[in-house]
Amino acid sequence: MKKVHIFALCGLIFGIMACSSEGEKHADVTLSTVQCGMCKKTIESGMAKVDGISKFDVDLNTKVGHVTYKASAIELAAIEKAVSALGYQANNTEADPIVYQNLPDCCKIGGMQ
Ligand SMILES: [Cu+2]
Repeated sequence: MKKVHIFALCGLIFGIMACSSEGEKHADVTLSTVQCGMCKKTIESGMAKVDGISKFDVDLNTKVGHVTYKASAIELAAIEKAVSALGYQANNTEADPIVYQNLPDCCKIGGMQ
């Protein structure tokens, strides 16, 4: 009950934008190398283990990751690094080549050795 009350109060006084800037932030991460549902699963389950990230949804059609994270706990650059460590490119951060090598064949694209 108290939590609901604080949220309502925050919304009334500061507005939703001010609230979210203090807590959770949303960003879109371009995932240009995702191929299939397995990629989606790999990234979503991998990112779920990263501190500060509360949600990471991969949209396979647009190849965009919708991430919700705590700005006080993690930066976007660190999120990109975490995606890279799973073997996928995130924005301009290239995939870790060794991890990429070990991805299932269906998750690989041409152009990377
Ligand atoms: Cu895949």
